[in-house]
Amino acid sequence: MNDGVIHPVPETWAKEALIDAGTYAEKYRRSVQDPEGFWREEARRLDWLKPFTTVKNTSFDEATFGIRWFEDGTLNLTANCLDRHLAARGDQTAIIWEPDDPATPVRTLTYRQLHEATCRFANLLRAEGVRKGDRVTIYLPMVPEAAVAMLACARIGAIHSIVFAGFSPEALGSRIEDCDSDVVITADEGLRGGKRVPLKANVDAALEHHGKVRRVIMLRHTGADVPMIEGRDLDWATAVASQSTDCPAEEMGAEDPLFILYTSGSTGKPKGVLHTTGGYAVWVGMTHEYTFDYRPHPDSTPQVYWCAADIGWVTGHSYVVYGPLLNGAISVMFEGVPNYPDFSRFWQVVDKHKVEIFYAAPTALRALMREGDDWVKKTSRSTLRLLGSVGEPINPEAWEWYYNVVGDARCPIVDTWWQTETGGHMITPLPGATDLKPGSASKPMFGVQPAILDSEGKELHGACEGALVISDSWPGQMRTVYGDHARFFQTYFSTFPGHYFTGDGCRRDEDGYYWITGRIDDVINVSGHRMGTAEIESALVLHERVAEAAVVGMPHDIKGQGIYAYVTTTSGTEDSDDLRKELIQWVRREIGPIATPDVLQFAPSLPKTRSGKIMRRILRKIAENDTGNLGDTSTLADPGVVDDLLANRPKT
Ligand code: 6R9
Repeated sequence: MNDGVIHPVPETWAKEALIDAGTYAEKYRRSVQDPEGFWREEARRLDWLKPFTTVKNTSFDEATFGIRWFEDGTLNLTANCLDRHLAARGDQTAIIWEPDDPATPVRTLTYRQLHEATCRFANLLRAEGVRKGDRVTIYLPMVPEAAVAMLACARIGAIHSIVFAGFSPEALGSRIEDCDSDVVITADEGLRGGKRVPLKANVDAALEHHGKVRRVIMLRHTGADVPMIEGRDLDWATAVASQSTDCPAEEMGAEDPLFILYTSGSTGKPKGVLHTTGGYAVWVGMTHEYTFDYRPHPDSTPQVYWCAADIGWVTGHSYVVYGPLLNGAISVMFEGVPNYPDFSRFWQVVDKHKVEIFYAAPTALRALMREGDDWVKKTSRSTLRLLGSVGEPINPEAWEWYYNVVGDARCPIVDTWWQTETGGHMITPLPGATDLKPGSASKPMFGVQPAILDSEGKELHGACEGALVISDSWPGQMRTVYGDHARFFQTYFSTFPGHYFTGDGCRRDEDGYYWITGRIDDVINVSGHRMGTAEIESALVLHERVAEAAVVGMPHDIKGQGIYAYVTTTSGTEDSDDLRKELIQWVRREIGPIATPDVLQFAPSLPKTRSGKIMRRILRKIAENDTGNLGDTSTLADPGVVDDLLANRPKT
C-alpha cells in the first residue's frame, strides 16, 4: 500500500477545527486513562431527566459479562433531538428532503415541524396500543416520514426495527417474526432512480406467511393504487389528522432499548443488533460533532450536512437522523441514487443545497469515477469543506479521485471505520488533527482501544497485521443480539477472550495508523452492504433443483466485492443457462437485489475435506482467478474436483 503519501492537516483546519492534534492527543489519553471522568463530561452534551451516578459498568469476561453505561440515568432521545432545540432554533431547517426526481419539489422540515410531526405520529402509535418496549417494524423509503417514524418510536419508548426497503418480502417477514413486532410502518411505493418499489405489496406478501401483525400504517408516497386490508391497514395522513401535536416524552432508562437493526454474520440468520438509549446518544452525538467538525459558522448559521446513506443501514440511523439532530444540524435526506437522471446527480445536489459536509460510500464513488471527471467538473461544489467515506475500505485510487476531483484538493477526507455493532465511528481521522494517508482509517476515536492479535490471540505490538479487536467497552457498543444473549457473547467475545472481535483484519503501520484490510470471517461486503455467505447459500438450497451451494466473495471493480456462487444441482437436473438465470433471480427474490450473485458456477461437486468440510479457501482462489496458487489440496477427499471447477469456470 502507498504508505508514502501523506496529506498534512491544512493550516486553517489546524487553527479553526474543534479538535487539533494536541487536543486529540490529550483527550485520547484522558479517555483511556480516566474513562469515568471523560465520559461524565461528554455525557453533558445530553439533557438528562435524572442524572446518572454510575458512568461505566462493563466487562467482556464470561463470568462477569455485561455492558452498561450511565445505567441509573434517565432521558428521552427525542427531547434531545427535538424539544431542546425549539427555543433557539425552532424555525431552523432540520431536514432537507431531496427527491428521487430533481423535478419534484424539495421538502424542508424545521425543528418545530419535525417535532410536531413526531408528536402526532407518536400519539397515533400510543392510540394504537403501542407501549414502551414494543417492537415496531419500519419499511419505508428515504422520505422525511422515515425519520418521523423512528423518532415517534423513540418518543414513546417503542423499539424500532428498520428493514431496508430493498429487502424482499421473505427477508422482511423473517425480521418481523424474529423481533415479534405487531405493527409495521410502510409506504405505498418507494422510488429509486425512476423505478418504483412495491413496498406495500411486499409487506402484504411478507405477512401472508410471517408474524402476527395487527396493524400496518401506510404512507401515501407515489399515490399508487394499492389494496388496503380492512381492519388491519391505516392510511398515515388520515390517521394522524386527529392526533395532537403535544406528546409527552417517555422517561427512558439509559439502558432501555432504542432500536434493533438486523445485520449479517458469518453463520445462521441475520442478527438483531440491539442498541440502547443513553450510551448510543452520547456516542453518535459526540462522533458526529468531532469527526465532521460539526458546529455552527461563526455567525451562528448552521452548516449543511449530507450523509447519502439509506436509513435502512446503521449509517442512516446514526448519521442521517440521530447524530445530526442531536447537534441541531441541517441534515440532507436523499431519496435517489448517484446515477439518476445522470452521473452529476450527487454534485448537483451539493450545489442545490450548498452542502458543506458530504459523506458517502466508496462503491458509489468508484461507480462515478469510472464515468469520467466531466460529470463532476461541470458542477461548482464550492461550498464543500469536508468529505467522508464509510462502509468498506476505500482504495487509494478512489481516495485520490475523491480528494482531487470532487474536493478540488481542498477538503480533508474522513475515512470512518465502524460497524452496525459499534453504533458510530471507531477509527477515523479528525479533520483538524490527523494527517491523512489515503486508504487508512487512521486513528482511534476517544475511548476506543483497538488491538491487533495473531491467530493464537497474542497481542502484536508496533507495526503488524492481524485480527482487529477492541479491548474495552465504549458507550455506543451494541448490548445484545435481540432474543439471544448467548449468541451475542459467542459471536463477539469468545474468539479472543476478553476482547470484542470485529471480524475485520487490520494492519498497523509504524506511525500507529490503522489500515482495515477487510473481513476475515465468512462475511462479504458488496457495495458497502454486509452479506453473510451462509444467508445466500440458505436461499439457494431452498430451490428444488439445488442440492448444495457454497458462496464466496470475488474482487469487483465497483462493488468492492461481488458474489460468486457454486451450485451443485440435484441429480437428473440439466445445468442450463436458463436454470442459472432462474437461480440468480431466485436469490434476488429471496433476499433482495443486493444479494444477486454476480457469477453462478454449476459444480458437480464441491471441494471437501474427508470430514466433509467445504474448503472455502480453494473456492475463493478460483473466484479470484488466482488459480496458479491453490495451496495444499492434499487433504481433499477428491482432488479431481478442483480440476473440474477450474475447467468449468464461467467467463466473467
Ligand atoms: C458502518 C458500516 C461493517 C463492516 C466492517 C468493515 C467494513 C466499514 C469501513 C470498513 C474499511 C472503512 N467497513 N467502514 N472497512 N474502511 N472506513 O458500514 O456498518 O454495515 O455493519 O459494516 O464494513 O468490514 O466490519 P456495517
